[in-house]
Amino acid sequence: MYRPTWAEVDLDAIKRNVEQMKVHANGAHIMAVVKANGYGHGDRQVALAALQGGATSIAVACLDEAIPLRSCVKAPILVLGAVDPKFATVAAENDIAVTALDVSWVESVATSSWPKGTPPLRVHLKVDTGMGRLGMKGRGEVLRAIELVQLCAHLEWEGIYTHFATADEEDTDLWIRQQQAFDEILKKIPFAPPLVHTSNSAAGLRMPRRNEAIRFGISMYGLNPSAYVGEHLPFPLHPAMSLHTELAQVKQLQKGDSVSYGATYTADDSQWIGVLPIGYADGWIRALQGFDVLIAGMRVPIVGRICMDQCMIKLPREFPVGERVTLFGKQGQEEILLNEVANYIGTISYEIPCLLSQRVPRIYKRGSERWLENDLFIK
Ligand code: PMH
Repeated sequence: MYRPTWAEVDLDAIKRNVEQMKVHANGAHIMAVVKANGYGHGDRQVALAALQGGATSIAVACLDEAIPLRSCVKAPILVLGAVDPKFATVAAENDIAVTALDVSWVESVATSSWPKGTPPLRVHLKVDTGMGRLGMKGRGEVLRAIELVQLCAHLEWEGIYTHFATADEEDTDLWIRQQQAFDEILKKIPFAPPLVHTSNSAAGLRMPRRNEAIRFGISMYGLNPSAYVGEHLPFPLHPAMSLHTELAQVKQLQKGDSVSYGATYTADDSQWIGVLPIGYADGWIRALQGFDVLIAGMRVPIVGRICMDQCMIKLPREFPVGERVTLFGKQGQEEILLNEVANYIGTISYEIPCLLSQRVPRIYKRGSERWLENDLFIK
């Protein structure tokens, strides 16, 4: 690590968020959602911290995410996205459960050849109760899929689930209708599989359903699913990630001097400017021009256009090169939350850590230990 720009991921915060959710949901099975490299936090490290906090399984988006995880996680792994039936045996060989998304998918896997010695494939039936994304629609299709799974020797029915579109919104109309549609289907199926799961973070925080697993994503990372849910949290969330850099250069501008491409910022008096070694190629996108960062516990603005690898901030006074700058997270009494970053550019908190590119090393913290993803201890 030769450039002083890094994201810190507090694994104790992840663990605590899981522990609290587990208590809140009366000991429910928690499935830690670590797709998209753990929402940008690092899937392996997050998965291990979540399991320590009491999560009992892991969910990812695709087989490409699941297979590398399998080498370091013994817990059950479920792929939430679509897996091409031609890779069903690959999933089974790696002990990875997959989503049965419609009857033709089940037919295709059920009729595919299954080499001798390949273990059965664990499947979770996905029901589309109103999200309009993956899943079977209606009781008829679900019952037919169950029948096919049960007739097939190389398929094992492990779960059934649905996904809510609006559990994070104040208006509960669609959320309730989705629950009712799912419950109607549950009543009609011959018996329930070991895992039934409907809730994402928002639903789990607001109203955990009995005897169900929770697919815990955004709030495991300590973030609010929405401003509305954030105002009604049953327990405090602990944000896991913070983003930092250090001043690379400090200079004094004179009245009339401008900053960065397009010269969109011009000093109207003599002032100090700091150059930060972070830019849009790191995921600190150009739309963040004008947003604040923290230095010495104070908020200061990003001035001029954000470049590919650098951006500039206006300093209230001269600072030494190497002074720490926090782009989100805490410094002294001040804190910039990811929700604030997201609001500034008109998006949701989920998107910001996902945008942080691979060029930003993630430093993991647990107690007094700190290490990089490659397990190199720093202190
Ligand atoms: N289950 C499924 C099927 C999901 O797609 C997601 C998140 C979760 C659970 C976890 O939700 P949470 O992070 O709100 O707790 N999926 C997405 C998505 O596709 N876009 O943003 C979040």
